[in-house]
Amino acid sequence: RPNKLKQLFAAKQTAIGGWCAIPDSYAAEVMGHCGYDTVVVDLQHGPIYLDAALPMLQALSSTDATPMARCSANNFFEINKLLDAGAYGIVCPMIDSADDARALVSACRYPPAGTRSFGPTRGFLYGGADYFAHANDTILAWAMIETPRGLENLDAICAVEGLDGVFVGPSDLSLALGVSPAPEWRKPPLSDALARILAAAHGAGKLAGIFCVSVEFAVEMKAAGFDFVVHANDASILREAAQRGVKAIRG
Ligand code: 3PY
Ligand code: MG
Repeated sequence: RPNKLKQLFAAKQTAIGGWCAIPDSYAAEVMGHCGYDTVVVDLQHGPIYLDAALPMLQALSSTDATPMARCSANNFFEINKLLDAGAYGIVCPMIDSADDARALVSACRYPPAGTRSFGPTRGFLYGGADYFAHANDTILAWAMIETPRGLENLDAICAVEGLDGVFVGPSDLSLALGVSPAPEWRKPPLSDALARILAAAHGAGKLAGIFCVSVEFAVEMKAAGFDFVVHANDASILREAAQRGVKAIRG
């Protein structure tokens, strides 16, 4: 089955992402039915480990949202496991260099383009019997730019062949810039870094994505030209809605 995100990007449309931090298949299923173009299962931060990721990817594949995952690190075996489990994209945290980005791309591509090992257990079920023929063109590889070295090596990372896009982690990027991790996206130095990353990605013919922590942030990044904006994670959306409700009822 084709990756709907790639079709959106080809049509120059912005993909809107949901993000799962709650380690539960029902929570993922609910997120998948909210209208997001993709939902990312996050194994880096929060309580989701590989065993929880499988039923979450299964739940997402019963919805229209393209299932993707953020790996916990740039780890070949974990990336292979997530792809075999049916993820159609990998968001990899803390990419510092072109070598890091090349390792990520290699883990996501079957030979000769890369070194991914063959055994797409759920890949076949979600992707179809022709999974192998299309996997290298279907799977999206996103390198997160969020460290001082990543920022320093931005142009070299954007030039890596086979990398689909860069993805900004605004909280770690803020720390890299010496400011508070509650991202102040409208103010320098973060605003300048975001503009620089967007320009570098598009200049190299790559996609640009960003994790936003609010609707306002996501709307502004969409307007700025990011190809992929993540709204917020499920736990924070739940918390905000619940707090708003309690406050309104208390009066
Ligand atoms: C960051 O903001 O650093 C992230 O990784 C978002 O999840
Ligand atoms: Mg981060």
